Amino acid sequence: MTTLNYNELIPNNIDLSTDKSLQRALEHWQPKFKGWWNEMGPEGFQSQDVYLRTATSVDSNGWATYGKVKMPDYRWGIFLADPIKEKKIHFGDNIGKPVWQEVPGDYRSVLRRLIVTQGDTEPASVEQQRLLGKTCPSIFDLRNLFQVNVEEGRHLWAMVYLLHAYFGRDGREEAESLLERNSGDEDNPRILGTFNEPITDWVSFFMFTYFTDRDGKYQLKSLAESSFDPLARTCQFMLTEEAHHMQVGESGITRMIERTLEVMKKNKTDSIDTIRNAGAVDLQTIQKYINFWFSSSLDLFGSEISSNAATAFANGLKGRPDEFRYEDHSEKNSYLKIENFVDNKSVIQDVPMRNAMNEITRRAYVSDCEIGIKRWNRLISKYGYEYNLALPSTKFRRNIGLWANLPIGPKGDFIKKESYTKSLKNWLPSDSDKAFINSLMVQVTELGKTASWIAAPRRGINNQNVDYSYVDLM
Ligand code: BYC
Repeated sequence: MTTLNYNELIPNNIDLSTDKSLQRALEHWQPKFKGWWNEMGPEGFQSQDVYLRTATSVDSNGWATYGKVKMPDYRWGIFLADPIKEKKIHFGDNIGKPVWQEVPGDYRSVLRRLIVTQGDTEPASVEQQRLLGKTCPSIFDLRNLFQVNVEEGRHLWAMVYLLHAYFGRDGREEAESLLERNSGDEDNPRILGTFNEPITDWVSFFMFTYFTDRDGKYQLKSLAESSFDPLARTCQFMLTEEAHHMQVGESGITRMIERTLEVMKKNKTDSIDTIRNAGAVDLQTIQKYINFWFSSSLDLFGSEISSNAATAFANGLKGRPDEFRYEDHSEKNSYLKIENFVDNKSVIQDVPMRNAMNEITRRAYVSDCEIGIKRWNRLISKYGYEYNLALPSTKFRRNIGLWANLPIGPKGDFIKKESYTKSLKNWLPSDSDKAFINSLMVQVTELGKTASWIAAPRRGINNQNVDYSYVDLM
């Protein structure tokens, strides 16, 4: 196992002190990161003690060490999963050759682009969520928000390490730019669409951590297969932390639905007005938020048919999530049936498997998203109601790929452009839905108390009680 050096300025398990120029470069970037964190990170609460987990080693004993810390003092470090001896490339055109410990010249710019795109999402999400502390539904949720935020910060460190260590001057410049682009900035936005969407309420936060962090899971799984071993090992460890972020999303949505169902049961009604008047969120509005964040997150997989994806797979830069599950790791002569839209008609095409890699990853993601939907529907029927939440069609409201900018409804049916535009406000949160959701967003910080619209958590964190002081406000 690689040992972790926790005493250095930048905690790491990469023997940073033996590479003085890399150490200097990263120590030079560190104050810039802290400056960004103070300016663009969570607003308020920077001087409060927060009950956070910090990685102190990459094994199961040490990766989640809990304690109170002020966020600016969080030990953001560089941790890679342990190396595997004599590891070989296991997919694409170079199967059986040793994995790369350095960046091959031919793939330099593509790899850099992948790492920059991955890196860009991490600070973007912190920026998107920076005001949520002002409206936290409980201290428990406030702490979870900050846990997610500091770990996204650490994931930024993970990509910045790769840029500094393996991409020379270009990499250093890219690392600076990661702190300069800003979510939603008109002149210098974040790279991928979803990361420029505002997250100003907690319903969106839970949807984002359920749907968009799950894209993170699948992209990291693909990069964890990479033949560029430092990238693969970095992403493997990031996945450990990512699981918690999705769990925050899933349990947040579950608690919100539970609260709605309690109100419905108590009032013996499914009337939207009654539910809203009781300070809960009706299931129809929850469905609209699902429609918004799921469709936005689908775009993050790129186009269904993509030569970029084919090249990345052939060259061994990016594999499929859980590549070991597939029989053919070359996929040179295989095809996948994909629905396409050609000459105003929907047709099924045989697409070379390598060009369909984005779609394969997206399909795995969609199945994973379904799990929560099924669970929520079981909960609804347990309370005796028939309403079914559903994922909208993967063709609905797309901005990237074969179905981009087509008037297709949530059920996947083509609709006249005019009625599509009109109906969007019924399928997505309308201004009045957003105003209602915002009216529920009041800060609750009394220990053990929870806002009206969401059920209290069932369990605390790391065996602490639910009413534990997860953020010390005094
Ligand atoms: N918005 O061939 P195409 C996470 C661009 S989330 C804007 O269709 P390709 C996290 C694309 O860049 C995971 N542009 O797709 C979650 C390309 O531009 P260039 C983030 C888009 O290249 C929550 C062009 O369209 N990680 O970690 O195969 C909180 C044609 O591309 C979008 C990664 O994404 C879009 N939605 O795949 C915190 C992994 N989609 O190069 C964190 C790294 C596509 O022609 N990135 N484009 O100028 C990648 O693997 C790939 O870049 C993509 C696109 C999967 C994003």
